[in-house]
Amino acid sequence: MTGEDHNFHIHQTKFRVLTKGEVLGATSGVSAKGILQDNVPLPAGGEGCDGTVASWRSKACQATRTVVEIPFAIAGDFVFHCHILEHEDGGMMATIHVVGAAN
Ligand SMILES: [Cu+2]
Repeated sequence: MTGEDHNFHIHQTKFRVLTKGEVLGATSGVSAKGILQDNVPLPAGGEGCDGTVASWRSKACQATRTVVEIPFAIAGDFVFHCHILEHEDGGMMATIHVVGAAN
C-alpha cells in the first residue's frame, strides 16, 4: 500500500486476473475466462495515502485487492517484481517457488 501505483509482473508464465465472483468461489480451478497477461497495474492507496505507516494507521489508505490465477505448468522458481524500474531496483522483486504435485 503506497501513494503511487505499482505494476505486478511475472517472468516465465502468465496469469489471469480473477473477477470478484471468481474470488468468492463462483469457479474453481483454472478459469476459462479472462486473458492471459504477464503484468497488471496495482492502484495506489488513494489521495490521502502517502506511503507512510502513519497514513496507513490513520486509515487514509484505501486498499484494493487484485487476485490472480497463475496456471503453473512446470515446477521451478518464477521471478516476479514491480515493473517500475525504480521500485524493482529498490527491492520489489522476489521469487515464487513452485513444486510438483504430491503423489
Ligand atoms: Cu512499484
